[in-house]
Amino acid sequence: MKLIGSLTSPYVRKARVVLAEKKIEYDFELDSPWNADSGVPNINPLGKIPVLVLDDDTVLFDSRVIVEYLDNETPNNNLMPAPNRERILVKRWEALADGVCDAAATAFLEGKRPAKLRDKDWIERQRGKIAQALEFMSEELGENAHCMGTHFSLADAAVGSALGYLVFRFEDINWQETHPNLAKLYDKLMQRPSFADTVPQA
Ligand code: GSF
Repeated sequence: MKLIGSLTSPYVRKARVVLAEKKIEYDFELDSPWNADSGVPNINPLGKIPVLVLDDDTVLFDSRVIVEYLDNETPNNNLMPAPNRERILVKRWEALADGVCDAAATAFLEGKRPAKLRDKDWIERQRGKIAQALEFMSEELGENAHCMGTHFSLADAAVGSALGYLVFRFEDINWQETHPNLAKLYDKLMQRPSFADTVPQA
């Protein structure tokens, strides 16, 4: 199977973390949808990365669909618990983490527009979402070793990818100081090869 993505995308990182944790072999094809000659729109009508192309040429997107497919593809290292209530809480963690990525990517892109076109209120609205989401994450995590308690799950893959994106793109958001339990979680996740091998690079 082939994963199409970039070295900066937190959604792509989430997929790469899951592939590594599940020990699934794959080809990684770099292709940023922002490039004029990108091939991404030809396989994903939404023009976004990540895209997973299976061996029978089936195309999967978005990252939530991709990681759910991967987790169910092999019996080892399950990242999503079976009981409905636990499973849905993992998916809520993922929705929260992806929502941080959505707000951060939106604020980042708006910040790249020419100063006179930049909508400061729109950026502030996104940064507010990030701040509120970090507060919620920190409350939910408490002093647990992992998002869902004692074991690594998809929730950690998603939250770690989102926190890593803030480190990469928003060094002025000092979440490590305001939420030391999140910093402790991220430091622990960074000791896993799946995270250490996928740190965002410009
Ligand atoms: C979001 C992917 C996304 O926005 C998912 O896979 O979970 N819900 C989707 N990817 C960005 C790259 S980055 O910001 O990570 C993307 O492909 N943007 C191109 C565009 O045209 O929006």
